[in-house]
Amino acid sequence: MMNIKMIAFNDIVDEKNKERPTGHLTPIESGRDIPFVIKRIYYLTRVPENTIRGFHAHRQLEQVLLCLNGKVTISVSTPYEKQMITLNDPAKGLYIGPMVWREMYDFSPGSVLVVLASEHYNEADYIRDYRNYCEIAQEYLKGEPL
Ligand code: T46
Repeated sequence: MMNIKMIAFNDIVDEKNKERPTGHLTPIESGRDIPFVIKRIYYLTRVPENTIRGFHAHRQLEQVLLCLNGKVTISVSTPYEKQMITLNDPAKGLYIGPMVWREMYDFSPGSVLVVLASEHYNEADYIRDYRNYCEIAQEYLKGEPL
């Protein structure tokens, strides 16, 4: 689907001592592992059961979503396509570029969803009305292969 992709980060496991595992270390470098310079980080925690968040798209913002604990499902869509992606691996991130409608649901208890963003917070970049989104997205997608 356009403007989304999974990113696999370097999942470093020190295997020197097999009897005594020491866990995973996952480095993330702005502009290298992430395809933009990170200007903002925020996270969603303590989300009650059956909550659905999101219901918007961004005009310009690029983001990478990572679930550091537990799991959460992200629905990403355009007027023509829809995909559901479950994040449950702290070494994988979901890149979402401009003009993709997103909803986040099925947060497991204790889940931690971290978002790395390309810009500071700007409410003017949000499209929160779905009909308005479809009109703008159809124009944006003209000429894009579907
Ligand atoms: C997104 C998904 C994945 C701020 O003041 N600063 C911020 O950096 C953010 C992200 C939000 N806010 C305020 C704006 C609202 O009054 O926090 C309140 C909740 O934001 P919102 O309803 O947009 O939250 P979500 O979880 O629906 O969406 C968020 C991000 O806003 C959005 O960019 O892509 O997470």
